[in-house]
Amino acid sequence: MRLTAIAGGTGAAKLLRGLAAARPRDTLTVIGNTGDDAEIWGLHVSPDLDTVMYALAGRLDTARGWGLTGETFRCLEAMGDLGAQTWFNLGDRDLATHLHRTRALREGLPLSAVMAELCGRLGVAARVLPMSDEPVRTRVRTPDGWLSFQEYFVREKAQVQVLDVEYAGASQARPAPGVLEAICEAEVVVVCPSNPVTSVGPVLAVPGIADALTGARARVVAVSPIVGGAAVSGPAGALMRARGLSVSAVGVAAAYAPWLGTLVIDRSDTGRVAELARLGVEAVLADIVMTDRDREIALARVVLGSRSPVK
Ligand code: FO1
Repeated sequence: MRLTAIAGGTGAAKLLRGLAAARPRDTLTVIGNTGDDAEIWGLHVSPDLDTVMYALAGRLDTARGWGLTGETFRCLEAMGDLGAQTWFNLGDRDLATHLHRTRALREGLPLSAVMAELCGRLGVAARVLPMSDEPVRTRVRTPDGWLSFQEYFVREKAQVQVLDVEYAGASQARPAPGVLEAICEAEVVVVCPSNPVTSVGPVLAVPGIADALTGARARVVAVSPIVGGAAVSGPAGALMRARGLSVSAVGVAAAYAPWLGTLVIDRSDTGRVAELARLGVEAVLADIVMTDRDREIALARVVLGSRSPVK
């Protein structure tokens, strides 16, 4: 079966691991968010693409949710001694990814080709596609002005008030090669439990992608990153509020209307089923907090079962 997933960072990595384990013979294409991308020490860092790639390579530091397992930070220490910024922690082996990517981009390779090469080197069978080869950057407006996503999320630890969010460059961006086909040709399109505003939002902001999802509506299933009234992890609640979305499974469905057909929600949210139905969204109940590998696979099976072409 051809599977396509739309993914952000941490929450997506767990479900992707589950999908890869549940259906090892399926072809998996991941459309990854690049709105978090940043230039750190002059290097191009693509946090969500790398988190997906490392997770599928079995090398993600699962305690942190980003970077490589068994990582050291000697260069970070040495850069600190030189007075460089060190609030964004780049590990020593992770640096190789950024050095290789930055050099390839400088030689004119598009980001999609760079990711294909990196995934090949790491033995990742899945295709990890950036949503676009053109730059799109999520920016967060706070009472003290605009911040890049990483300044907001890492430097300020998401502790500042969010007044608005924008996806700079989105209107000029085009879907990366293979992105639209991956949505149109997949038997199932999975929207991972990522932040609806800063992980899935930038992907939807690339012209053409939301339309492709609308055309694929019957095959699209999303997993809610919200249980009850709060995010399973990260600042999704604050960002949804800044966008006028209720911090609930219903708010997620509103963020994904009109292309969302099925939303997998936590068993504890059974009270939302009727409200979702009124939005035209079929709710599927499951344990959506993935606390271990078995639960990652179990949730992946629910997701695939909810939209399997064989009804
Ligand atoms: N997240 C942090 O909270 N602190 C960090 O120092 C940090 C470094 C980092 C380095 C490489 C990378 O790929 C991701 C990194 N992240 C870090 C996560 C990053 O902020 C992502 O954008 C989040 O995972 C949200 O998607």
